Amino acid sequence: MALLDIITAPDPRLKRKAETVATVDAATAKLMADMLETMYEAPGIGLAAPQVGVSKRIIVADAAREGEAPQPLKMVNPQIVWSSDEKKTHEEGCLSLPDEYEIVNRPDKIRVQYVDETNTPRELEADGLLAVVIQHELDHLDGVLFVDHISTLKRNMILRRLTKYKKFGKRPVAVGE
Ligand code: GNR
Ligand code: NI
Repeated sequence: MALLDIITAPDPRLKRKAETVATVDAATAKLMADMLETMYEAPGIGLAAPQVGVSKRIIVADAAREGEAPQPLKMVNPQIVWSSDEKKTHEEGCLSLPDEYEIVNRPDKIRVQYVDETNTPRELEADGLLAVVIQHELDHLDGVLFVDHISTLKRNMILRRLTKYKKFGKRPVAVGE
């Protein structure tokens, strides 16, 4: 197992469309194990391969609540085959957009087809937080970030802040501030 470095915006690697995986081999399974470890350590509830510099259609997620048993999910070539007309808003964050949060509107329920770590095709129906996270991760595979779903004004405010962090380093927050 190994911890991977997470890429933060702005970075052209977060904007590319990721490649389909031909077959799930031992290297793919190892990558997914490392991605889950990296995600838990961050901590986060989802991670897409492009966020660790791998332009392949691979995501991991775990939307279990604190105190609940872990529910790790590993998905290769995930595809949304159905989504509900009903939409819901949820506050989203992203490990590639540190400390930035905004409300995003997405379909409430989805059905997703994917291949698991043993190269077996599977289908999963998801709602609530899990549906949010899977859609957020799938977006990463197409070079889309949650800020691409909000107003241009809000997006530009967030991206300007992140560009500044990269140039000058993160502004320290004083204790008691
Ligand atoms: O850890 C994460 N939390 C989160 C919260 C609301 C909606 C989406 C997410 S995904 C995010 C991890 C991440 O950046 N995955 O790409
Ligand atoms: Ni993200």
